[in-house]
Amino acid sequence: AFRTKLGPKYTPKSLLTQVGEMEWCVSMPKIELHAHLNGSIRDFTLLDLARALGDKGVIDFSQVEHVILKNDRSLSEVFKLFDLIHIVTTDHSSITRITKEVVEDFASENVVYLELRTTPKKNDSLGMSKRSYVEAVLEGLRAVSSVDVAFIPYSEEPINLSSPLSDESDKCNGNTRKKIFVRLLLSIDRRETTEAAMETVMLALEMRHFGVVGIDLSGNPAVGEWITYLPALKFARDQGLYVTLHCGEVSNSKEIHNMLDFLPERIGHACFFEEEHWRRLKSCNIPVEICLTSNIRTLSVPTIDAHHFVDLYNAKHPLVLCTDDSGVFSTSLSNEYNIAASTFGLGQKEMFELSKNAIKFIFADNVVKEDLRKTFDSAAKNLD
Ligand code: 6MZ
Repeated sequence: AFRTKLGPKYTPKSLLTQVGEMEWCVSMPKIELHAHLNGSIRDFTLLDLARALGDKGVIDFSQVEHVILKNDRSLSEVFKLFDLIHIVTTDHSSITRITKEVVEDFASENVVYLELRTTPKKNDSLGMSKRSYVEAVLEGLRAVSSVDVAFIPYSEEPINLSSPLSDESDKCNGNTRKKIFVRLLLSIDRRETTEAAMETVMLALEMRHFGVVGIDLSGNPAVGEWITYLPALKFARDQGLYVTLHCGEVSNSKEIHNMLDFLPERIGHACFFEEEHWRRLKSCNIPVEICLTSNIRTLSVPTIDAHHFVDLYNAKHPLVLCTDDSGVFSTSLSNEYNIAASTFGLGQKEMFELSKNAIKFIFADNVVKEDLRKTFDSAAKNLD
């Protein structure tokens, strides 16, 4: 028997085995809009980088290994883990490697559009500036060879060069190559000052030619004040950058209201919303990035059955399933769809529509949206 939590109008999924269903979720084209670069790192790579630093005597690998391999973490423990991850990952070559691998991993599960977010970091001892950090990320995008990566906006490309996503590039030695659009969001960490946040926005503006499309506000939600980031976020908006905010990750009614007043183009999480917040969110139709596994693992929602996905989905509120930190939470976008299918009784048709619908909420231009619509339409023919 299957559970149909979403009411009678939704057809239950077909009687496939769990494995079959997962395969189907992998094969379906998908759009990832909430993925933190350093949270999406492969376990193997994290251990590999930690071991190398251990060998150099910079860290005590046995202690670090224990923390990395620990599975269940509260939200505050997750941020302690990020501090550790950053010690291990934040040099130029590691950032390039992680970016390359993260894009390859998403592409290999048929993510066709990825908005990757990362916090530009400054580290004087490594000669790293926020700008050189982002350049290392771009280097990682260029280094991907297993799939075609399109990250330069069409309008910025020289007319006489064929786009990486042109028909010709679809074939390689007779095989169809996977292709993925990548756009970048630069994150402001809630620990940062107004000046540091402003520096990130300025950098995003300078890097627009390389596919930086917006700004994210993230970091430990127990830290910092909305008023600190507001000037930088306003400036970003005035300059035409898109803004997405981590909103309602902890109970903070005043901040949630302030964030909704700002009318961001999207928000992430919305776990600790109260009735009045839901009413306002729905009335202004702000799309929500839903991260099921992350919310469960950080104990931000009591149980998966009680997740606000159900209410938003039933209300036809704009939403998109995302991974948040696929490495830290050992998940994938296909897994998130599979969880939604098995928990909320979504059939394949509903999952496909949910996935395709995310095209509307991406921060890329209409040319990309049109290309994605074609990709989904041709996949629909093959997936039946
Ligand atoms: C808030 C999060 C997050 O930027 O170093 N980050 N911020 N809530 C979450 N939910 C669990 N998961 C990740 O990637 C890691 C950084 O992303 C933010 C945190 O600031 C974390 O340090 P980057 O690539």
